[in-house]
Amino acid sequence: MSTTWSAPGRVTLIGDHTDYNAGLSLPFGLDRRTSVTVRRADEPILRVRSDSPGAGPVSVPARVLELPEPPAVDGWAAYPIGMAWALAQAVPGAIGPFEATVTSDVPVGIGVSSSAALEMAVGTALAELFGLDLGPAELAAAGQRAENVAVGAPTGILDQTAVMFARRDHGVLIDFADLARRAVPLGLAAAGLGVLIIDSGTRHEHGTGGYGQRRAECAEATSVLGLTSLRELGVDDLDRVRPRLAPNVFRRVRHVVTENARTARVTELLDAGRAAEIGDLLTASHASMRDDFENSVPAIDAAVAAAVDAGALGARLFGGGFGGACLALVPTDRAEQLAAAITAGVVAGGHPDPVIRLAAAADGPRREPDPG
Ligand code: GAF
Repeated sequence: MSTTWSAPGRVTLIGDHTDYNAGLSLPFGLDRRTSVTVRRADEPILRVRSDSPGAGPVSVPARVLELPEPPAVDGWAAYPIGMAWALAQAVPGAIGPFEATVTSDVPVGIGVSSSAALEMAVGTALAELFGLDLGPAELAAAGQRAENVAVGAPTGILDQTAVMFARRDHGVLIDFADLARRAVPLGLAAAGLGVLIIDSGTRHEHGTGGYGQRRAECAEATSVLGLTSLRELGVDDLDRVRPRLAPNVFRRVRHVVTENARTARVTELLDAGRAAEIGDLLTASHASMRDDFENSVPAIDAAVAAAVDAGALGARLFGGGFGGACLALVPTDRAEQLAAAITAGVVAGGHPDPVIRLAAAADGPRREPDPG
């Protein structure tokens, strides 16, 4: 017997670097998916294979599932095998030997969470194959554990939560203070709007580098200010706390605090059917990441500027940053024209040709027909 499940990538409409600060985020599921077919294996192994270039098959002994430490697996296979290990930690003894085959059209390394799509597709498929009694929030938590412990990337739980609770034509408002979630209608089609995803061609890697440093700076601010999380601060508190923080740490805090406020306001506008009014908040979010969180790169700043100059309602870097993609909110009937203008602006700035496509908000994990 085999079973196939797929899961979408993730786009953050607004609310980045708020998840590990107990803040707010409003992501949606990308209409690109990763599918995983799993079947029980006859031998005591876990074998994973993928149709992606350079992602060769990997096998490890099934007994790694019983160990308290994750198996040392390099490259792409750390995600599916790490996910199986995290599930085995959550439900000891429930998972046995298996083979998994992965196919995906979620772009890797551009910030649309190909890793969470893979983790959640593996998680939902293994949950069915082995009859695990785990809900979507528990699968998301296992995915974060896989990523933090098995892969070694110090990420929050935004991506896995967004993927698990994604809903067509909706965003998912997530309050990371208590992990409460609510579907928010995007209302883009009714407003004649669409979201362009602009891949800058610069790649990011969250296992190393800037992401962990930013997380540490937020943790430092939390500790210096004697808080449980930065969520305890509102925009009105910023002037008061500023003298107690190093200038760069203060800027990180200002991004997080103002991003929570922008996310709440975008949600209010969308709830009121006023999607056409969120653009300036998206662009303000970009400025906050560029200047305060300092996780943008010149090619993305150029794409955002070109998008706004060409008539996008708003544009912003999204995801972890330090490379990757940005989004632009555009009138759908001018999307092609705007994409051409963005490309021209980016290339004129000496950056590589971006890859641009219109995205739609897609559903979360679903069972797929047997590929045969
Ligand atoms: C990455 C991380 F995985 C998320 O947890 C989140 O912090 C995001 O960057 C920024 O919002 O995708």
